[in-house]
Amino acid sequence: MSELKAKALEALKNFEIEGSVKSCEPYGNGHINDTFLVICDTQKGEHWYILQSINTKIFVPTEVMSNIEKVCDHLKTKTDNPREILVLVKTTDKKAYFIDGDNRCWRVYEFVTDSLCLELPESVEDFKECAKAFGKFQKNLADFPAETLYETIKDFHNTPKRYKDFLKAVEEDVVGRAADVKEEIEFVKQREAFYSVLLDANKAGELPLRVSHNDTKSNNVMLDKATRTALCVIDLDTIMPGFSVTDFGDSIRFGASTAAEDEKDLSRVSLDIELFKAYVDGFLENLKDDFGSSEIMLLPEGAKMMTVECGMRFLTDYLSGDTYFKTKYPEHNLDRCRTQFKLVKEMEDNWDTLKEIVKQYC
Ligand code: ADP
Ligand code: GN1
Ligand code: MG
Repeated sequence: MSELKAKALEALKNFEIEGSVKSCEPYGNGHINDTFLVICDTQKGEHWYILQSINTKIFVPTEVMSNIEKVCDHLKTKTDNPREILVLVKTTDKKAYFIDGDNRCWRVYEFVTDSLCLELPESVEDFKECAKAFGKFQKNLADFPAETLYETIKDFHNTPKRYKDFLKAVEEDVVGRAADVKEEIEFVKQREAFYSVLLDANKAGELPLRVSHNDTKSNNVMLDKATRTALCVIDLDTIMPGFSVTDFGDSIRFGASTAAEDEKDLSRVSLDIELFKAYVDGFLENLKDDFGSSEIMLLPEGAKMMTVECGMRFLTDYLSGDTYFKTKYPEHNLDRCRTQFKLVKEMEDNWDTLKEIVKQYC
């Protein structure tokens, strides 16, 4: 048994779970937290849970959990269906998380029953469902008091700040990788003028701050297994005040690509315009009355910003010796960076088309 699994099983004893633990195995493809699927035997049959150890190198657990509890309580007032919200399982002393002897922070969620989580959407309809889920999520949080949220990662989608961090990593070149990625470094530098466009639009009053999710990949939405309709948005660690267009954009960079985020064969990586169109439609279904035309017109900028920023983050991590994102092999972050830059290039080549698509909603 791995050391972490042994710790997971120990931690589990502190939560009010039903039945006896039948299995506890690593689960999902998240790059940040350690996730386990826990299956318990109860008198009524199997009961499934998600057990997670929060990455404390990145997050302050008390802040993350405070945000999640508040947001889940708020979302509970918007629906009667328990499958539409994340449900935290309390510890035996009625807390939302447990800190173990190694200072690891654990939490348990009810597994959303009879659900699917897609690494990549398998159809236009799937992707549109993800869009509706994130759109509705944002709509449901429109009346949430944003000032009560912690900023769980400072400057998370502050792209000019990410660019500064990138330049520092290039200069320090701690693992001697910079010479081999000159082309990628140049790609980031050439786009410097773009990085502030969303912050500038915010200052100009064209893009309001909203409560946003900030990590809107398709594997952060649960769909109903039978109907494939959206049920629930998960992975709430980065809920903070932010921009709607970056929530939109992060979904596009991940889900409107024709290949996985770490595809090595770049000829398979392309921006699927049909998927882009479907996502705009689904996302704005619940939001178009709340959005002004300037916000809608900035959706393509949101897509390009999230894609170039994410590529820059992967490259920064590659140059820094892979200390942030989980990697499976030495060039993993570089492969991820290259898919993002390919998508950025395609967005630039199709810019007028992307703008035309969103213009129809103004
Ligand atoms: P990370 O921050 O590491 O991405 P997530 O919270 O997204 O962690 O969880 C990783 C994966 O675990 C998800 O992509 C999903 O497949 C699964 N998962 C997480 N929470 C639930 C849940 N409540 N019900 C069902 N599956 C879940
Ligand atoms: C991380 O946790 P996960 O795998 O859903 C990252 C996102 C990146 C994403 C790239 C807290 O998301 O910002 O866009 O990887 N999360 C954090 O796939 O940094
Ligand atoms: Mg996730």
